[in-house]
Amino acid sequence: MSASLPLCRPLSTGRPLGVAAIGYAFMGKAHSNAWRNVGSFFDVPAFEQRVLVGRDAVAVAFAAGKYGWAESATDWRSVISRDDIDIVDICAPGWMHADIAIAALEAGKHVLVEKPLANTLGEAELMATAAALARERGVQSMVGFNYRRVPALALARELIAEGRLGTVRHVRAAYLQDWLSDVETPMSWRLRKETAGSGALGDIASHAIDQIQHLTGQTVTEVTGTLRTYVAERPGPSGLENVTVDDAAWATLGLTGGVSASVEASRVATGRKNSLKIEIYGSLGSLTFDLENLNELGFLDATLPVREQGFRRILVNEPEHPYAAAWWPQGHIIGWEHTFTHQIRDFLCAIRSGEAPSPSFDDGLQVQRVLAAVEESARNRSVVTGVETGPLELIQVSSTSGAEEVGTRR
Ligand code: SOE
Repeated sequence: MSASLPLCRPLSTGRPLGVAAIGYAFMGKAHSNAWRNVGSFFDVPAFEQRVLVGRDAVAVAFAAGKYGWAESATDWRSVISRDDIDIVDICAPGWMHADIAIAALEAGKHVLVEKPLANTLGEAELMATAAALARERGVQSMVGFNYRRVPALALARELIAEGRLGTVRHVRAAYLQDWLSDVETPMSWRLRKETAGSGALGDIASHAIDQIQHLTGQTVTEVTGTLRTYVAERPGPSGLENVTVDDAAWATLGLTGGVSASVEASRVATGRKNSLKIEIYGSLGSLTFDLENLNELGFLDATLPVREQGFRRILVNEPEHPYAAAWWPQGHIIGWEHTFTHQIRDFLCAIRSGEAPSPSFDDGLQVQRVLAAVEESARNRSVVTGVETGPLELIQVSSTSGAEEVGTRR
C-alpha cells in the first residue's frame, strides 16, 4: 500500500455494514461499480450492498440486479429508517441532497453525497450543521469530490505540501465538456435551476474549485465571476423549454495564503469531452494535469540547472504512488471509475477508524460559498470578498465601476 495511505484493516467486530444507495443513473452506476469492486482491491471493513433506491420500481429493480444490490426500493425515507442500513450513499440529483442527507444523518447513518454538496448555500449550511451534530455521535459524512482520489492529483498535493514547488503563486483550472453543444440535446434535470442549482458552475467548476483549495491548502476569499447561457431553449417533454442555468462559467479567485487562481468551466466547449486541465505555478517548480490523461502528472523542477529544465511526465502507477499499489503492476494504467473506488475505500476506512473523512461537509460548504459568490459577482458585476467567512456576513461588494456598497449575502 502506498506510504501516503493509512492502513485500513478489515475489523471483524460486529455485522457487515449495510449500504443503501439512492439513485441508479450515471452516478448511481459509478458508485455501484465502486462498491462492487472495492473489496477485491483494498482491505476494507466488511459491508453488504443491501438496497438500491429509485423512483421507478421496475427500472431500479433491474439496475439493482445488474449492479449487485440485494434488493431495490422506491421510498428512500423507509430505507434510511431500517436498522440494517448503516451507510447511505446519495447519488441522486442535487435538489434531493439536502433532504436525504439531513434525514439520514439524523437517523444515525453515515452519509456519502455526490458533489456539489447542495443546490444552494442555504441548503449547504443546514447540511454542514447536521453533519457536525451527527459527528458528535460518531456518524461520518463525506462529499464526493472524487478527483481528490486521482493518484496523479494526490501526488501533486504531496509534492506541493513537501515544498517542491516553493511558494505557489497561481493556478489555472479549466474543465471543458461538449455534451450540451448540440442545440437539439434535450432538457434534463441538469438544465433547470430548481433541480440542479446551477449549470457548468456547480456541476464541473465545483470540481476545479475544490481542487484549487485542496491542492494549495488555501481557502478562497475573493471572487469575480461571469456566467453565460448560449442555448436558451431546449426540447422538453412538451415543446421548447427555457434553460435556467449557465452553459459556461468563469471565475478569478483570491485565496487566503496569497494564491491567485482562474477557473473556466463549459459544457458547450465543442470537441472537449471531459477535459479538466490544472496548472500550478510556484517559485521552485510547476505541475500540470489533464483528466483525459489522468495517469500522468507533468512536473517542472526549477531547482535544476536551467539547461536541464523541462516538464517531465511522471506516470503515476508506481507502488509508491497513492492508491497505485492496490491495482496492477507499473504502467498498467487505471481510469476515471477507479477514483470512485478510492473514494469508497477512504470512506469505509474513516467509518472504521473514526477519523473525519475528507472532503467533509464543511469542505463542501466552502465550495458552495464560492459558487454562490460567483453567481453574486456575475449578477452584480462585482468583486465579492469575505467568501470564506460564513452565511450571513456583511461582505464588501465593490462593483466594477469601483462604487463601494456593503450587502448581506443569504
Ligand atoms: C457531468 O458534467 C459530469 O458527470 C459531472 O457531473 C461529474 O461530476 C464529472 O465527474 C463528469 O461530468
